[in-house]
Amino acid sequence: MLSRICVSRRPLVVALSLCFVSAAACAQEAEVKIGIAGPLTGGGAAYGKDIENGVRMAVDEANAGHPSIGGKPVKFVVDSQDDQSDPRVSVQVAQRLVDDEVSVVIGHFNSGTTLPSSKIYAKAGIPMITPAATNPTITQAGLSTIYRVIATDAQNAGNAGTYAATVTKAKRIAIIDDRTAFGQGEADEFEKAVKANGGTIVDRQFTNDKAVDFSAQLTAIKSTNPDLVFFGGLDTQAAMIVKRMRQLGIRAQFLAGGGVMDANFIKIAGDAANGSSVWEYGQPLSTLPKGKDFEAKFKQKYGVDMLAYAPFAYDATWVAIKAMHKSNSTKPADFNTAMKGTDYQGVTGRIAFTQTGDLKNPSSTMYQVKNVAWTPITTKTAD
Ligand code: ABU
Repeated sequence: MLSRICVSRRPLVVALSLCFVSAAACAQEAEVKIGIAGPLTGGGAAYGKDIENGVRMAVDEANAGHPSIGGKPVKFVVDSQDDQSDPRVSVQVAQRLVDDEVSVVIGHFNSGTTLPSSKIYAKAGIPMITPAATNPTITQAGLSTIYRVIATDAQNAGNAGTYAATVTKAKRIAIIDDRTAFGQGEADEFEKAVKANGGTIVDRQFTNDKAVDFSAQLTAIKSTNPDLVFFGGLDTQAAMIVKRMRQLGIRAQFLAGGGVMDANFIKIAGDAANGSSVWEYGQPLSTLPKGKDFEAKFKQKYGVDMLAYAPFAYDATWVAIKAMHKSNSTKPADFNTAMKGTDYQGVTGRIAFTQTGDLKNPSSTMYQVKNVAWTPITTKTAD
């Protein structure tokens, strides 16, 4: 009987497991911890699970190749933490991941949790790659270990604002947002772009991200006779809002930014979903070389369809693993330097970073609901 010793990044022996296979397969494997942070309970749990599934898929594929880094066999292990979409919980979770000596963190999901947590990872020198948090300020704090593999709301909601003012020719535009760092931030970007293109905002209302009744805000909006309503927030509330709009007789177009184009929106809004438009992050997966294959592999592995952010989380994980290979090191200080030179063709497209850690050429796509199904309309890629 042989024993296998698993060694953490800072070489503390943490586990001794029995091995019943060949001596070669029982060579010392250093454990490399990949941290995940996002909501695994509460209203955002489906997004958090989607991200976790994307990371696990990349980790399982990487381990299947029996990887060696710096000449030593390694095994990637996942350390997944539930931040409950709560900024206060998220900083505790971030500190736990630092204490657990993870090499990298894939997360968080919410902009409101990513903003405070990113400072904790940066202080510890640990790279953090968000596959989902899109508030532009996340990468504007001068933190050299913070990355994002998805377009920001300056681009996405900005595109929505330009579209509203120039393509729809809406004359009277109303806005409602959920007052989170994400929803309020994208509503701000939308408003800026509408005004820059000569459009008129006739009303701006807000709710919160736990609300289920939007009658007061929508009644106020109705009195301003809008021809377009933009919502800054996520899919479930977006669906409830468009449904309530139609119940109240508001015939205005419904437009939203990211985090809305999924099956959940259609399930909740039903027929009221028809005609809704949304600007989402990235290019339609079906048009990307590795997109269809990823969706099929995901369904086969987990028995459910991916929601929205799994491919971004999958790509983020591979970006970190490839940087470790390139630098021959799993030490954050070493492979963080390699991450800056990333040029990787992922499931979601090409990933290369700007100096601040954002994508060099992010894309966003407008989708519209036709016959109760999302249809891609147009994609814009930043130069
Ligand atoms: N970007 C969509 C939702 C996540 C967030 O930024 O809060």
